[in-house]
Amino acid sequence: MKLYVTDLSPNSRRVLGAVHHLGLEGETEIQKFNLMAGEHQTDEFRAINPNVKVPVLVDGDLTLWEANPIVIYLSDRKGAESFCPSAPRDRIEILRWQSWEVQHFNKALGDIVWETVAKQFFGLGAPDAEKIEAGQQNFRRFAAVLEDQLANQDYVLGNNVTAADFAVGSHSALALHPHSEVPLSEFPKVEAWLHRLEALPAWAKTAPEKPAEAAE
Ligand SMILES: N[C@@H](CCC(=O)N[C@@H](CS)C(=O)NCC(=O)O)C(=O)O
Repeated sequence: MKLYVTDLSPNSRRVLGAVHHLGLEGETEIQKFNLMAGEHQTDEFRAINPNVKVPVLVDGDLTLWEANPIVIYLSDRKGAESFCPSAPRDRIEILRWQSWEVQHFNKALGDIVWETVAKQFFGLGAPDAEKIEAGQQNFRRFAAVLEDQLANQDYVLGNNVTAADFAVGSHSALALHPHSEVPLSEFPKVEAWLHRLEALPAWAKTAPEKPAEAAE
């Protein structure tokens, strides 16, 4: 298999985390693009993904873009029932939380950390205080839902890590960044879960170093 990814990308991180968690490193060739240098903007890559975005997985005659479906595909390929169960009532929970994080939780989180961490890192100008405030309000709304979900369990769907954690937690490094301004202290279960995720060996292997350095 060939996997196209980039550094500092929550979308790439969840897929790389799955590759490590599922023990697929030996059969996965990884190509990293420097997006800022435009390395992905080639006719060859546009033919692989017309959106010209990473991550993309190519496995034989299958070309798959979009991070969450890639994680499910890798898990199913490996038959990893505990990471991404196939029983309909369990599978639909994975899909529910993947959909929720894209639309709500990580949308809010991404809006905050784009302003507070990413723009500075990429040299794209000063943070916009109004956008940070709007993102924080949205974050509070959806983090409260996750806080309740984590009230009596370690991970999003119980006491085992699943693909839902890698999706909902995909922004963990950015959220925990000292300059993030994400109001995590108001949601102690969510904060503890993000640290739990960061401590998982497969997730730790994919941790970005540069945002932390950029904060110094
Ligand atoms: N919905 C896509 C989002 C992919 C995405 O936005 N990728 C970013 C990196 S995080 C990218 O490739 N950006 C390059 C560009 O837009 O030129 C997914 O889930 O994979």
